Amino acid sequence: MSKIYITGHRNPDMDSLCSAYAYAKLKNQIDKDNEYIAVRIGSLTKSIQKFFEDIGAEPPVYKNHIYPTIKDVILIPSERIDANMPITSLSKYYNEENPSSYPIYDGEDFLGLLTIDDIALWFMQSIEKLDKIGSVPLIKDVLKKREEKFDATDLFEDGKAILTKSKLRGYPVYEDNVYIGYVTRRCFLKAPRHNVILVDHNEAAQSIKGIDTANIVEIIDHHRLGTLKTILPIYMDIEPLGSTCTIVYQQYLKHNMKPNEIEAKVLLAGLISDTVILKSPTTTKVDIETANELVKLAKVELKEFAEKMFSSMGGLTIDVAKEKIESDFKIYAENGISVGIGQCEVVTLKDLDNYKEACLKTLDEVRVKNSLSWAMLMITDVIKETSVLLTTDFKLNKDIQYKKIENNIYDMPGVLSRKKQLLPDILSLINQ
Ligand SMILES: [Mn+2]
Repeated sequence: MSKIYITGHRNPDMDSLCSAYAYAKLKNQIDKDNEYIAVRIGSLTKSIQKFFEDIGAEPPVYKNHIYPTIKDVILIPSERIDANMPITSLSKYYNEENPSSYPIYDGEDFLGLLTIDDIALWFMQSIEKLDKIGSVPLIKDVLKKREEKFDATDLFEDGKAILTKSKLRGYPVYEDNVYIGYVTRRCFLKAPRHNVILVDHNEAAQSIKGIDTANIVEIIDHHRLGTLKTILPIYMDIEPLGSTCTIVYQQYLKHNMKPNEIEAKVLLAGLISDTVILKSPTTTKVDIETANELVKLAKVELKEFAEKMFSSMGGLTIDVAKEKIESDFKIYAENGISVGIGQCEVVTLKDLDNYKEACLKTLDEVRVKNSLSWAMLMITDVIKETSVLLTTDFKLNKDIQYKKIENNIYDMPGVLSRKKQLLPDILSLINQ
């Protein structure tokens, strides 16, 4: 049984989180041979966390990276070797597996790793002294106290580099300061690869750190194709639909499965979030049909569910401005210009004056932090179906086609989609 991680993109939005959640639920039902784990590669905003809590679903767990770690190659012997046994009792283990290191215990307590070199040295020194070896020593008389150790979370490549240079053949491995096993040089001959399914993205730059060391086993997405290479042929379901959650629901149908009430709520949330309650131009007939089905399965009323979800996430204040900008920020680089575009939804733009200065300031901080040329935030009023655009100072501001309200702020009536409406406009400005 192997673990397969399912992750959305960096700075995960509702669609990424919800599609990872639901797809893991589906896969765990249709494939009992593997364990599917929904993960997220960015922080959860408090409002999204509360949303998951309210509907009784556990949000995807945070995962920092997908590089192989020491824990992936750890050796855990089935038998414990006690320090109070004679050294000769090790011959049994040596004959069997030829290990270069032996974890030694005193009762329940791990004492240290005894290496084959320690044993050889002891015997050679005994002979050198022209002593007779005399009585057979106990393991504890030969065992050396050493500081060297690995943590289970240390990266495979780091461990390999250290052990290749070390004169020791093996290191003990600790997790939360408790000994859990050991590794020897032999463990590092081949790097293990983790398995991962990408949802709601397909580009390495938007994916989990270390994606190049992992096996991508599936991609479920609704974005343009970026560049990603795989070792083996993989399953892909990429469709130009309004949300990845829509595609995940279609996957349920393909497997003759039905989302339960909670899963339906989660899928519906991702769908209406990405399509701005089915009003965004990215919305397709399939999205509308899917939403209708999910509403029934979730036992909710669409308008009520949507308004509750958006208002719990909306209500932009100075306090949440930064959280909003950082939680959904996409970076595009073309023609030597890198631009970051954030998007957030609100239920009213009436209080824009209260937070616009704070947003502009935060935008510029985020721009500097990410070494970008230009940063912008699209704030969408999901009830009135309109947006405003806030931008940092940049030479191309003067070419923006939207109506300028004041410096760095533009009116975008009817614009709801970052991907289909704003992004093409910005990319054509950059490429002009
Ligand atoms: Mn999406």
